[in-house]
Amino acid sequence: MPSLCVLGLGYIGLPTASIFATKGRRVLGVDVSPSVVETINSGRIHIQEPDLDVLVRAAVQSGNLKAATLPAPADVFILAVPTPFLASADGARVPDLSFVEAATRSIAPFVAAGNLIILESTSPVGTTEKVKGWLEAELAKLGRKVDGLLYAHCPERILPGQMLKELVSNDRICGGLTPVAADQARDLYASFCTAQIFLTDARTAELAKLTENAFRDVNIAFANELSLICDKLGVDVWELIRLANRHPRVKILQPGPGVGGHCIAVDPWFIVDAAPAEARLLRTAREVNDSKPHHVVAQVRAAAAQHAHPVVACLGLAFKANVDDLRESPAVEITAALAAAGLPVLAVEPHVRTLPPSLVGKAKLVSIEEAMAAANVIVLLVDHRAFGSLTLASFAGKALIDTRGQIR
Ligand code: SAJ
Repeated sequence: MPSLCVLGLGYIGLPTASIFATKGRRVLGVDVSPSVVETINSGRIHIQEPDLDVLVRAAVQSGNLKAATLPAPADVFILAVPTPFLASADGARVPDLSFVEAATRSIAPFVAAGNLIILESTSPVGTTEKVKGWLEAELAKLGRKVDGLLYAHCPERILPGQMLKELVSNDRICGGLTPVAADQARDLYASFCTAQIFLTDARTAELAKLTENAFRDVNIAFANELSLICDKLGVDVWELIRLANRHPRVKILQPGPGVGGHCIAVDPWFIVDAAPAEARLLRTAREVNDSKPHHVVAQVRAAAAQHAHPVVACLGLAFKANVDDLRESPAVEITAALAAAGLPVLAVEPHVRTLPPSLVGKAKLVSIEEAMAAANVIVLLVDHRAFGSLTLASFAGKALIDTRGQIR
């Protein structure tokens, strides 16, 4: 069975490396962080995801998964490093491929003839071709000539919170720079993927992944725009959506405090960057979703202005329900903006023990009980299961801004 080297042991690389290892493949997981490497080699994990700890422990205990800070020779190299964006002058965003480039260049001393190089990171169209270019340039620098390297883009589609189930049961797309590369990638993923695997070229696979997340972003923007319209017209947006969704061909998503995470709020920009004149709807959707936190801040400040001594409690900091991930979270952005407006702010986030750097010294992390006792203005930012027992009666005498429609 071919051996693997997986670069990047984050939310995608770690589950992928682990599942291959539990299927009997020898896997070297590579991460630039020595503490991540040490944590994984001791059979523990550095991120929170249901059942991931069990999978990683099994992979490490089997002897098939090892982590290191440097790559080593393997038959297949999988790139699973972040692809964030950089802000540009006109408010649009440009992709930052520096992690993909660095990871690609780092494997140059180790690749051998016929190896398969798979880009899993969500990437702008043309990145798999760039990976080939970077690797060839690095090989030339090293004076190495390696024949028959194969390249494919095989984007992941797993949803944080149910990654392990979706890793196995989601259909996959394998896009090759050549048909042989796509074929080989399919054979590899078929070792654990029980769903269908579709073959295409790399550019289509790249755009398919971006399209899926842009589709969701546009649909959430529709719901968020509806929530602003409803606020203006005095209509309950949750009731409105519930009723409209009784139409057999209508399926509106849920409004919220904004769109967070490192996928949906990022990936549409890769399309906008590549085709700015054409991607008008996608750009507007991004702007609608990015502006939603400002609307929530204004609502909370208006409620706080009704109190002589306002104390604001923010329920939830994660980017979505039942995860511990605070990166790109609109809830964190809103909490920071309220504190910056001079309001005393209590933050409740049952999934973390410490505040993120942007809130340290600005808000106080407290339990739900403390928040409910001390605050007179409460904004529910994340519909965590942990808040499920709260009812409208729990907020008697307080102002409630429920951005998720969780309190009934
Ligand atoms: N959100 C809403 N309203 C909704 C649904 C979501 O406001 O009705 C918000 C969430 O609260 C969150 C954000 O959108 O802030 C994104 O959450 P999500 O659950 O929609 O998506 P992610 O970012 O956790 O995962 C997405 C998934 N993509 C799609 O569903 C098309 C997942 O399948 C991808 O693998 C993942 O991006 C990725 O890695 O690209």
